[in-house]
Amino acid sequence: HYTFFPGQPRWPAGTETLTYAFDPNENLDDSTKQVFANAFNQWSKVTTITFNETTSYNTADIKIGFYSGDHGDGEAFDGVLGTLAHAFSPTDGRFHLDKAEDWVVNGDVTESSLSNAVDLESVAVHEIGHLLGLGHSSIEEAIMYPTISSRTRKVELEEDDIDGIQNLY
Ligand code: TQI
Ligand code: ZN
Ligand code: ZN
Repeated sequence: HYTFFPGQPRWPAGTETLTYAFDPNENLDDSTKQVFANAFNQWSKVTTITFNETTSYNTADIKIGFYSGDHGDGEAFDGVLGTLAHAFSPTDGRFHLDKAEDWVVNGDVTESSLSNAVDLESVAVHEIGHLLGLGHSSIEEAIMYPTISSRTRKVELEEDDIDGIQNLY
């Protein structure tokens, strides 16, 4: 079953649009940006919230970046595997990914020759759940379940994820 963060933090009632921006210090290609757009779309399909990319990094609601090791927020990344990414609860908006991972952007992670390949969209859908206020779920099929097998793609929201987000918003 789904959970929320302690105190049930959420984006304010009446929030129709949340903006997101990529750290301007990096140059992500369009296919990487499209993966995030697809991941946000999974959640906008089942809520009344729309996600729009903005180039105004400083004022964006959600700030996305790839970092390695200690990147200044007290939650250092650990190299290949282990922690893949983290996102903070509402309304912080920080969404960080570990640069050290072998992220799969295009192509089929289940067919990857790299045993440590990680599907970017699967992780993004999970982290956006956290950004919106969902904690972890006890249901193994749910996007918000706390573990994912390697070389697995899981991007479709499960009924439990939908129930959780619709209960919060
Ligand atoms: N990152 C953890 C996660 O997102 C970080 C974390 C632990 C966390 N507890 C939290 C974030 C509570 C917010 C609230 O769960 S992770 C998966 C999964 C990770 C794990 O790198 O371990 C995914 C990131 F579920 F598959 F194991 C993405 Cl999809
Ligand atoms: Zn961080
Ligand atoms: Zn999680």
